[in-house]
Amino acid sequence: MGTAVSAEPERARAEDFERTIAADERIEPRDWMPDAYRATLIRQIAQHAHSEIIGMQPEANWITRAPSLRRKAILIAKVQDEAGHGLYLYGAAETLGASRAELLGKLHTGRHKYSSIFNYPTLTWADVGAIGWLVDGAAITNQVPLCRCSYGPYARAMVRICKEESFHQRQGYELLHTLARGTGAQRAMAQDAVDRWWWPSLMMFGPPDDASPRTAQSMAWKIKRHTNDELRQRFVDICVPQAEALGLTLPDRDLRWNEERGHWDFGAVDWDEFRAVLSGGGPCNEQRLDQRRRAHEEGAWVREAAAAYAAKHPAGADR
Ligand code: BYC
Repeated sequence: MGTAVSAEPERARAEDFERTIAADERIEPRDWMPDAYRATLIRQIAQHAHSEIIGMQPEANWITRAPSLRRKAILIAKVQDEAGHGLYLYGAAETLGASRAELLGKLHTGRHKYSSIFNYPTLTWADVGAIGWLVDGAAITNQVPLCRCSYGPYARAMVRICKEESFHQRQGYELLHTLARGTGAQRAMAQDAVDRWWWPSLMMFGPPDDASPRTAQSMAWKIKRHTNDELRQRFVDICVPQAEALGLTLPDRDLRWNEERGHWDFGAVDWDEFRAVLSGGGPCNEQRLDQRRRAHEEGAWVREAAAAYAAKHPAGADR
């Protein structure tokens, strides 16, 4: 069929897409969408999924050394939740026509990114608390607006993920609260963890707005609802009173309430460090990817067994 013949329905479909976005309604997998919208979503959702499964590693590091049965059970449940988040998100990417094997291949060969935050080490037990409070706190701040993302399956996955992230954030806060009221050594350990995780948490929101190539288009498509800097500011405003309640200090001498703006001013993020981590030079990049590739290879027999089972029992055959 010549392009002249197909141009008309194509234009009508594009108008329909624009109308749906303008009306704040959802785009669903069956709907027509521009190729670039599809590609942007696959990129963001896949990188989000990769972050969830790589994000299991720093915390899993402490499962065998959790200080009590209660703490161990909570931590195991949290790490399992993250595996679940990865699965919902890979599922959402599949509704756009991506294959999970291909997305994982891109992660394993370094062609896809995952969140910079997971390239930092978990040196003490207090890091589990700092990750819950700050990393999951930053994740919620970023992800609650994604529940209103224009792509239906991603938005719906985010609703459930955000509920679970809220529990994760509270457990981290409660853990730090306990340490902050413990012995001098426990307090010092909590403060040291906050000192190390604060700035990398601010980097989770992405580059500053004037250096964020994706934001304008993603906002126009209502994939993103706020800019990176807006969400970073919201996070700082939430954390300052929480740090005070914990009795811990945030490692930023420039933190000051700005009456005029109605927000906390904060110091300069080290964007050189951010860029270095993104290009593979963070403290744990190599270790995280090696571990991920190893887990994938060691899980090959499970994938083969699942495929063999599916071939023997076609969907619905035993119902
Ligand atoms: N780390 O133009 P920009 C979790 C990339 S999981 C790495 O601002 P965009 C959790 C960005 O992808 C947390 N890469 O892009 C899990 C883009 O890459 P391309 C993950 C980053 O997409 C377990 C390039 O830089 N959350 O919370 O408009 C346990 C240019 O940036 C980072 C999500 O993925 C970074 N920090 O905005 C506990 C949420 N920042 O173009 C917790 C969903 C930027 O080369 N994603 N990049 O492919 C988003 O909301 C957006 O993608 C971002 C970036 C705000 C992250």
